Amino acid sequence: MSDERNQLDVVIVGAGFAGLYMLHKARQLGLSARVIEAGGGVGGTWYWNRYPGARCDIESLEYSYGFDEDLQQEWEWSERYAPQPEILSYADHVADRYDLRRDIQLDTKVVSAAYDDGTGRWTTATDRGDQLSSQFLVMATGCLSAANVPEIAGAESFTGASYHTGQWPHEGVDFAGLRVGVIGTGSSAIQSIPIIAEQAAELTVFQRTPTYSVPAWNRSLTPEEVAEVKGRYQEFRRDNELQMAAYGSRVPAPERGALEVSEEERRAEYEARWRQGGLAFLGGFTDLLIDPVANETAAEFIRERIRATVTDPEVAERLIPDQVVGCKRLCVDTGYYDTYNRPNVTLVDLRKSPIEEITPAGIRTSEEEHELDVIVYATGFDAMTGALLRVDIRGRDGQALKDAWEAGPRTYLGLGVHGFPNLFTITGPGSPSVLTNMMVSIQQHVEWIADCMEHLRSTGRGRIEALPEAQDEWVDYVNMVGSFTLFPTCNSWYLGANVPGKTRVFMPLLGFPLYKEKCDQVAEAGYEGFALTS
Ligand code: NA7
Repeated sequence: MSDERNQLDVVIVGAGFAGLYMLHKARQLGLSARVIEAGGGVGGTWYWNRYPGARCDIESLEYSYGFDEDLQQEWEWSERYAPQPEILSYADHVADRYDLRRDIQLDTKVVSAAYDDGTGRWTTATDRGDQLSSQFLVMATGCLSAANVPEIAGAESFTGASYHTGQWPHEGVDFAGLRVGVIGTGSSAIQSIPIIAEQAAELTVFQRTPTYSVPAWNRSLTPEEVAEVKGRYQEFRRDNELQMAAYGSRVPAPERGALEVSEEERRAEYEARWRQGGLAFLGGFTDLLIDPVANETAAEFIRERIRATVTDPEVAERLIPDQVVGCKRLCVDTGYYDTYNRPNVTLVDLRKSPIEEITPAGIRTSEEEHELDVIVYATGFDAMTGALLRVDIRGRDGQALKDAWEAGPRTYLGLGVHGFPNLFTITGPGSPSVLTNMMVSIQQHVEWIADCMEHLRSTGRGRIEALPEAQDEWVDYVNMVGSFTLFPTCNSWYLGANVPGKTRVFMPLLGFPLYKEKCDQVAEAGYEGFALTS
């Protein structure tokens, strides 16, 4: 590529839903932009997570862009919860529909990005030797994209095949006749375990923390319900934006606390939500994520379901979670607990017998060696900061983002970082991101960033940087909101507690509507809390 082509207004890292829309918006502003993407196609998390059963836990009519009426009218979702291939097709459709591909460079990893205070520009370097110069750098790298592969002694000695759910082979994996071990029982495991169990000769699940899961009751969408939403799509989107988590407007919002009603009413509410299926289960009462006693009533309801489903009482007890429900992201499943009734499935409790090593033949716990042909690491991600910090990002005076965030991520609004002018993080730590429908949060961020770029242009300013005091206040606010909830009470990826050595900080912000209002106010007040200079 010629040097001139590498002089851009905007470099965008990542071609998932955030990067695709950012490119589209940048072009609408008349800015030159290029997306750099490590994968061989667009779609981000939906490009990588091809494990069996991969599916979104937000309903498909909500997990989609709302910025173009024609797009939302023409696209047809087939199921209540869209499977990964369908979401990937949607991402491909968007890339084609808006002619985005000509500005997307695939199979290319960004290795570093450095800001030059003299020129006010970023230089982004890739593993293919590109050097891109841009006024703005937008990290659209996703919250759950940096795979967390645990370091287990002897892992390389294993003679069978190993796969991480987030780096699944495109050709798929044929488990027929094989002895398979799955490490982990988070969402990825819960979705894949029932399917792997049907295909494999034997499946052994290595569970460190039992998980709460509610049924998806996934099914085909009926023409009537699609028509109902499409008949008022903009209003439907607006209704969802008014929800705490930016989804679920069709399910009644809670009005009372779980302890303010009789046991019968409480149970009736849980029953109804269980029948309804999905993440709305935790929306039954106002206090479920705030009051441990209220939370315990919901937790106990799920535990009863596990005991009623799993026929071997000893296995059922091993599957019973004891942490606060919702503290780790609630899972949504199809036949997960039933899978443990199959004769070819074994559950290993790692809290009782931890993994000691991986051997050439399988996994050895403190109690026994499990011989395996395949190991599936369903061990999650270095969430929220992982993808950002795997790039060597240097701000003013060569300061590394990794150093600035040594004690946990510090941002203003989850959008900007002091010391890193003209850097934007889409759904960055300190914004609602993973506690919401990501599509809504992505769209809100992209539009805010695009408006901000436009404002800078129209007012003749070239640089924007979060002020340190605004950032400090914001970090305190995010922590304060987190501290009113039950989220800090368990070792979740929201806190970075799943990655050994990672600083424990609650990274997302609870509550989309208030957050959006704050972002709008900041913009209306001339980007209050940011320094705008020439
Ligand atoms: P998660 O939810 O982080 O789950 C990872 C699982 O792997 C979880 O059960 C972990 O147990 C387990 N794990 C991680 N490291 C180890 C080691 N070293 N040994 C044993 N077990 C381990 O990731 P997912 O991919 O399932 O889902 C991530 C999100 O993607 C999900 O919430 C949706 O939003 C989409 P732990 O609980 O840490 O004890």
